[in-house]
Parts: sequence; C-alpha cells; structure tokens
Amino acid sequence: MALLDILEFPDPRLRKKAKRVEVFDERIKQLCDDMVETMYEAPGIGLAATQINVHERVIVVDVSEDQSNPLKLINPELTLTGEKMDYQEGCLSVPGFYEQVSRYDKITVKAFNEKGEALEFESTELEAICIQHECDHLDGKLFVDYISNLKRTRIRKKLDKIHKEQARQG
Ligand code: QAP
Ligand code: CO
Repeated sequence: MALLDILEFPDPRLRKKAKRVEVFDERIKQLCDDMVETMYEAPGIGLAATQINVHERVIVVDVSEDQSNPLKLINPELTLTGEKMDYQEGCLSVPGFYEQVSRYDKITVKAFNEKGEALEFESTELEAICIQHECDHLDGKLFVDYISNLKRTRIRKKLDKIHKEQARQG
C-alpha cells in the first residue's frame, strides 16, 4: 500500500483525457488499493486516477460514514437519469474551496471491478453525484469548470499563491 501525491488545480495534467484500461492485472489492483488508501487518508469520498497523475480510467468512491464501502470502478460509463440537483462540492485537487454544482440525482453505472468483472448498478444521491464528479476527472474536467469565470479565476489565483509559498518553503 502507498500514499500517492495529489495534483492540484490549475495543474495542466488535470486536463488530460484518461485512456481505457485494457489489461486487468496485479498493477491495476495495486493502483485501486493505493487510490483507496490515499482517499481515506485525505480524507475524501472520491478520487480519480487523473488526480494522482495516472491517466487511465479508474475511480474510487466511498460515501459511507465509516470508510466501509470502497467502490473501485474501471472504465466507468454513466447513463444520467432522474432530476438535476444542486450540491456543494469540493475536490482533493481544489483544497479548501467548495461551490454549488448541478448534477443528476440518479444514474446507471456500467463499469468493471479490479478483477475485470463487469458491473452494472443504479446509484443515487451523494454517491451518484460523487461518481459523476470523478468521471469528469477522467475527461480532464473539474467542478470549478461549472462555476463562473470570476469565481474560478479567484480560486486559481489563491491556489497559485499557496503553491508559490509552498515551493519557497521547499
Ligand atoms: C468529490 O471530493 C465530491 O477541500 C470528492 O480541504 C465532493 O473527497 C463529490 C476534500 C463533494 C461530491 C461532493 C476537499 C478534503 C475532499 C477539501 C472530496 C479538503 C480536504 C474532497
Ligand atoms: Co475531484
């Protein structure tokens, strides 16, 4: 198990489109385990491989209260249903900032697990929102892309400043 470094907005690597996983081997299982560990340590409720600079279609999500239900989804495909609802989202790649985003409250998920077995299930509420947020990462999209240019620019400037400070302190 290993903790992985998380890229932060506005890092251009967060804009890369992830490629489908073709081989389900020990490396993919290790990647899933390391991503779950990194998400739990943060702590967070979702993490996409893009955020740890691995550009493959893998996400992990756990919206349980006690970190007891890790979902590991590979090559996820979503069908959006239900109604749109607003929810205050955050992101491990945009630390300290939270904004309202509108997403579907019900989705159907088709994906593979880390053993390469096909899964299909329905998801609702926070889990559905989180899966949509993490799938966006695989296409280089961030929740700040849904807010106003003014708000996004403010967040970018604040994070740029924090990153410069961190670089200076080494
Ligand atoms: C995505 O985000 C999500 O700013 C997952 O300082 C979040 O786990 C989808 C986190 C909310 C839907 C609703 C954020 C941790 C965790 C921070 C996360 C922070 C520390 C974010
Ligand atoms: Co995120």
